[in-house]
Amino acid sequence: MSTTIRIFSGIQPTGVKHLGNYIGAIRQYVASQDDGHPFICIVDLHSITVAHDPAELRESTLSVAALLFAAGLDPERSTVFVQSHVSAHPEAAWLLGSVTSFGELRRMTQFKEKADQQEFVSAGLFTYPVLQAADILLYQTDVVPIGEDQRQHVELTRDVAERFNARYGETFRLPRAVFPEVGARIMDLQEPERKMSTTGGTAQGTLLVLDPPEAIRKKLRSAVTDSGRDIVRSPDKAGITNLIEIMSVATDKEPEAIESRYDGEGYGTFKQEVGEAVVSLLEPVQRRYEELRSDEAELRRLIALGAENARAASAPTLEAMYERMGVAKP
Ligand code: ATP
Ligand code: LTN
Repeated sequence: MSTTIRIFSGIQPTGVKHLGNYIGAIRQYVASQDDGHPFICIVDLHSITVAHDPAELRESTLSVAALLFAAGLDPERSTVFVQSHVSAHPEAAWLLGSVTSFGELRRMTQFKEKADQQEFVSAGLFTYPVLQAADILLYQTDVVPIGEDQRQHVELTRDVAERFNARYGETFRLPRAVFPEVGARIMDLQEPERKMSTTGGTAQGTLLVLDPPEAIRKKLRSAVTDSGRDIVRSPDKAGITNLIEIMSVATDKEPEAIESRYDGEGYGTFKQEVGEAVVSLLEPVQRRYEELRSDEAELRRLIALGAENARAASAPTLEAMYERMGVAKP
């Protein structure tokens, strides 16, 4: 077996991706290409667990694929694919459902939060983390680059893997979550007590990766800051702390350097400059995204190639799972 580290992550094709997704996750996927060959999965089967519009889901699946390539995932150095194109994922999820307990799933905070937002709480939403564990374990993953909100799901994945290995024999590697040093939890610009999110955040406080420059500037200019005037990170200054983290990532400077650079400046100037920095950060991604969207055949070709790679990479593990559980396939 090769000694390079195995990297896997998943992203939902819902809504439009926001700055938190870019900073917390997508940026890490791109960087991980220097450490190994990442498998990045567009998890459409996860997205159907809540109310959704089928036409929109179809469109977002392509749009997220284009965004991932535009952000710098290189089809030669990574595998970008759609979850539903690889049937090993739902198959493995069914098998892992038998080594996951009801009690474990009931404790998942993402389930509790999402269930509160739904009129109809599906069984799929409840078993969502089992499908996520299948995603990760099928690729013998070492490292899962994610934002802070997914920590609990990767811990569950490890527990499920350990239980399977103990019951049926060593089958899975144990994955480890990795978070960016800065920006693992980008907060809503209007309500900085909660994470930026397209499903649970405010419209003005959620900065979309594809927002036009004027919208980006406006959302940052009107970001909620705290009382006081110092540009320093502090637990009681959620708004300004968030902006310092965003600025740090956008300009590739340590948060401390941002604090000293803006020492004595007012919030107004700072917010304006964060706006310019984020416009510059996203401008090249937006340009490449438009190029990719204008060649849909090429985009579909890349996704088909990804599916083929992912099928080949996951097949041996699925086979071992069936075999060890005594579910004999002909
Ligand atoms: P929702 O919009 O419903 O909150 P989501 O953005 O969490 O969904 P995904 O698009 O699947 O769902 O998330 C992709 C990645 O982005 C995950 O690794 C997740 O941890 C990360 N992420 C999501 N929100 C943030 C955030 N506010 N800050 C940092 N990382 C985030
Ligand atoms: N649950 C994640 C998306 C996701 C994922 C994965 C992340 C599905 N499968 C596997 C990492 C690894 C979310 O809601 N952001």
